[in-house]
Amino acid sequence: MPANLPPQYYEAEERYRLAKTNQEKLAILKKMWAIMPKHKGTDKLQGDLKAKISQLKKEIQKKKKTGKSTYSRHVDKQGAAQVVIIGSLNVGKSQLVASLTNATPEVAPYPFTTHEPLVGMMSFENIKIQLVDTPPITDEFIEPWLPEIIKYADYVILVVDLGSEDILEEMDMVLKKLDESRIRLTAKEEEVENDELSDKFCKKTMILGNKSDLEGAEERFQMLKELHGENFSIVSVSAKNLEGLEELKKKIYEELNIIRVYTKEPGKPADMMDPIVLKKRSILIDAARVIHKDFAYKLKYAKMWGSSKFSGQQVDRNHPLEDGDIVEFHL
Ligand SMILES: Nc1nc2c(ncn2[C@@H]2O[C@H](COP(=O)(O)OP(=O)(O)OP(=O)(O)O)[C@@H](O)[C@H]2O)c(=O)[nH]1
Ligand SMILES: [Mg+2]
Repeated sequence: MPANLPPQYYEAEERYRLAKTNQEKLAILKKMWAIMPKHKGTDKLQGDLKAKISQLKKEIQKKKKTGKSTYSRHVDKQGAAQVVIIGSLNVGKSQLVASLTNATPEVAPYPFTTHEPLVGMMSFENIKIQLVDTPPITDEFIEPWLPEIIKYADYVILVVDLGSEDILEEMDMVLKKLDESRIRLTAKEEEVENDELSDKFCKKTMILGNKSDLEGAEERFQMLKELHGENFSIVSVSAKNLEGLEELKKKIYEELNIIRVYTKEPGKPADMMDPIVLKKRSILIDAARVIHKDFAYKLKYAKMWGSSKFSGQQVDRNHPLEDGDIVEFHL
């Protein structure tokens, strides 16, 4: 009986040849195992594959015991906020970053394309938001430095594949892997703000269903909303066909809970292209601090246009700020 293997098997095999780490190799072998039809014609192959998988597992265990160092891949923040894109294999994380930013990460039909964090800047109206593409999280492996990147970021986008039958399992797997690293992904602001009360590090997260162009995507999107809609904001896009991306950008901005405040000098118009970005519920003195440390001390009062009762109203240092406010500082 001929083995009759599907083309995906040969793609995975090629990928296996190029794989750099044992963890990657193991994940690919498991994928090959899943793809391989189980019948008499593949008996020998099945045996070989099993042996390889078990050998690799042993090697990985041994390495763990000798305690390899886990050096960090810290990504400096740039722009108004840093958003990290995570998810399991092949869900389109890199395609998303390629479609939303000026960056050109490698996008490919096989798993484990991305090995390192890669940064792109996404424009939204008059600000820029930094996106960080990351390697996949699998049941077998998570890059040891990835949890630190997630903890440091301002916001997380967990990408899932709306074309995949295993969408729920894959999402749960990612949540579980992060839970093991003591990270809880949540949409709930209260949890994030009070996470010192929890034994977990809580991170505000959106679930992004990608590949909305594929068959069955709409049903899976509805199912996700039903099952997880209470705990997460859930958005659907096609990163490849550029569908839903404008709504996504707006949603990211809203979820970041930031405001833009503009400054002006007396007698001149405000520079509406260069906002100061602050957390929601910031006050005047916070804006002053961003401009200069000394500014906050020297500030006597400010005039304000926007959310104040009347235009050009004189306000004090504790005055609350809102998105779109214009302030004129007086020292
Ligand atoms: N149909 C469809 N395919 C997509 C979409 N986005 C990405 N893909 C395809 O999915 C495959 C994987 O895309 P990547 O962006 O490399 O996925 P990834 O999540 O970065 O993969 P890893 O880095 O290996 O984890 C590629 O073949 C893409 O062309 C989409 O919106 N629709
Ligand atoms: Mg990738």
